[in-house]
Amino acid sequence: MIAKKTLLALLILFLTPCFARGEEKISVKDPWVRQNPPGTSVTAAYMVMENLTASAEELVRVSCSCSSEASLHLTETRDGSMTMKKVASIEIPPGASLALAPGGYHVMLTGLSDDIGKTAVLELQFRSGMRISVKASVLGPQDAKKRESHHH
Ligand SMILES: [Cu+2]
Repeated sequence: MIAKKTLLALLILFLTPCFARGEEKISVKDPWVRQNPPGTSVTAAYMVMENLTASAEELVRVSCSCSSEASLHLTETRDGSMTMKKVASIEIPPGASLALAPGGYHVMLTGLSDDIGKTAVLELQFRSGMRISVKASVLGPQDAKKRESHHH
């Protein structure tokens, strides 16, 4: 009995730092959500993800506190016109950074309410089972424009 208890205590000791480190495997920078114009229920979320692990990570699902649905999208320019398509996943090579940014990959948010608020929580799920929650700033047209030019 005593041995079992010690083992359990040791397990907890060893497991706890693992959970803390898990957050650091993918570093998410500058997450933001474009404020949906009044009367609309669709918008997009952007961020920069950096894969700090030695293997490829694949973003497979996203959910947002702000919308009833979230999906992974890619904007492409073909023959001068922009189209969006749904993608099943977004891969981040080991050691690489990948930007979800206007004109490229983004998280499409649908089913938003009129009052999105100032922040939204995005939950990212990866193929490896890793989950990361990030707090994104909701940016109005002025701030969104600043952020877009910043990344170009
Ligand atoms: Cu889209």
